[in-house]
Amino acid sequence: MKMSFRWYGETDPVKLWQIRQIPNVKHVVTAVYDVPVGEAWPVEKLQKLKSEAEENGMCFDVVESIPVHEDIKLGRPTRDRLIENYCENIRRCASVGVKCVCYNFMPVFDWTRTDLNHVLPDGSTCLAYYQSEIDGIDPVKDDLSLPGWDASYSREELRDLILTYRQMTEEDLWENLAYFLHRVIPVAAECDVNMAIHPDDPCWSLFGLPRIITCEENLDRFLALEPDVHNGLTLCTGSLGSSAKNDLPHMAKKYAEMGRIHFAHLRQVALIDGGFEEHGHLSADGSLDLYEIVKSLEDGGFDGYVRPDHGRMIWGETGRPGYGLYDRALGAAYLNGLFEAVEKGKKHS
Ligand code: CS2
Ligand code: MN
Repeated sequence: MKMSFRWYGETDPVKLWQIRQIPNVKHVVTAVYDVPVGEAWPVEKLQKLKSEAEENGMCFDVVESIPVHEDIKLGRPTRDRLIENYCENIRRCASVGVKCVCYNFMPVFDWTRTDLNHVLPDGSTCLAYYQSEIDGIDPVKDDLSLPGWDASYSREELRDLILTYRQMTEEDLWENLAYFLHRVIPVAAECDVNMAIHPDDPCWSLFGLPRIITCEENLDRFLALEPDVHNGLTLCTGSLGSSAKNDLPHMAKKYAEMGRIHFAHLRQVALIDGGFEEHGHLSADGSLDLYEIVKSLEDGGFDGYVRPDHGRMIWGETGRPGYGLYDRALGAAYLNGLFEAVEKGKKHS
């Protein structure tokens, strides 16, 4: 297991010198954030990320994310040029030593929550999702914004985009994903970069938009689209775990055995009536058994990148929702302990 930590670049209130002090974190997960989606990333920007990580005693070998332009997901005629740029970004990332690229294929909205400051009994705050609040919103009619809303769209653009997606079936989205993978995976294989799709979060359809990276059956179908191992997964336990139907230890073992998990986002999610809350990483604090998940990964021979995922805000910290320093650092420390215990337990048995 290679422990990593997500960093949002210079504007991130969390600094690389702080990340370096978290035990066992040797890999920085970041991206170029100031180039519009669909355009090629200047190599100098990637080189800068690489040297910043190295100056702080870590390496930059995981990108999260290279975002996929909506025209690719929609299958619009402009997609060929955009896919070519995507491939060029993979080549450029590889040229500075990147080994793994995380991305997602969710229409319009990335992770979506209804509350970014849900107060827990211990006074910490976390991200939360309550379905009833989502059900009360029609993004076509309401002038509302939610976390995950892409602020770069005007209200009209967002409306048009949503209406276009509503014409699309899940099968159409599968077709566009297959088209994308068919062009991108050979380039990734040539550069030896592992592509790791991130599951949809939450893993069901929102606002009538199709979502497909949601469950075991669909992950099987996804992997079969391009059987090359460079076509792999980000096992995000919180995203897949938002549905009680997903058996995470089973999926972790199965896909690790297939060599298809390149990146694991290990965190907790607490399923509640009508939604979920993102409690601390500990198994006892939510619905997922992190020990069983780590054990399944190890049993399956997993040796990819791991990072803690969304954390709570604790000790008065303020910052980017889900991405503060303290609770994610506690998450990393806890995960280190689980991996050490499972690895040593195997040797002794
Ligand atoms: C999220 C996502 O769960 C997560 O890791 O914070 O933003 C994730 O980074 C993207 O969906 C990956 O493309
Ligand atoms: Mn994740």
